[in-house]
Amino acid sequence: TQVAPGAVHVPDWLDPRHQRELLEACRTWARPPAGLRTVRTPGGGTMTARQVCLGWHWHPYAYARTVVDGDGAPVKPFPAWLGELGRRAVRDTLGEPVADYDIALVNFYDDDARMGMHRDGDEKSDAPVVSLSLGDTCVFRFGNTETRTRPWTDLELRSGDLFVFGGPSRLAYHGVPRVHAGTAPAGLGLTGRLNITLRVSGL
Ligand code: MD5
Ligand code: FE
Repeated sequence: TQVAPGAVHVPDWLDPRHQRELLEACRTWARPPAGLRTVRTPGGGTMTARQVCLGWHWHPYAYARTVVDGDGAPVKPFPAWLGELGRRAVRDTLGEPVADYDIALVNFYDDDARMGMHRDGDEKSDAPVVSLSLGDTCVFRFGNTETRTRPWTDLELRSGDLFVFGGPSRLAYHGVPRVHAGTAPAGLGLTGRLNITLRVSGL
């Protein structure tokens, strides 16, 4: 489903087996060194979704090669298979010739976690962002490119869903106002929600 120019939502893109495999990979990446961390913003805030990065380490508001706001370890490598998954996602949705994905940001949401309205502007490439969701259903708020306020569209993202943000939607404001606890598929074995975004650094 096209939600806006360049923004395409594909429910159930990952079948249950691929969801389990991706979850297993995320659990491995979450382990130290360079594992899951709590992100602190310069204003003194704390992000409620915890995060692990692959390929390049994101910290507010730049990329680095080491976990400069955590244990200082080198960022974990970005695996080739994940890049292929990203290219397939773009091919299936936008049908564009695609770039080489080299960053993954994995966000772990518990029941109370949220993500406020923001734009993803720290990549030096305008290649589409590929988003994959696992576990609990969330409300995803897709806004506009001008302001962090209305108009916006609220959608539900469920386990296995793909969302690709390209073209004019690449720099739209967006957020996750809530997670619906206990809605993950029974067979997955995940409490909470996981989101994997694949990006091109342009670095
Ligand atoms: C999430 N993550 O569900 C979301 C999915 C983040 C983040 O927002 O920055 O880690 S990515 C959603 C996204 C990316 C790029 C553009 C747009 C949405 N958009 O135009 O709406 O944890
Ligand atoms: Fe974002």
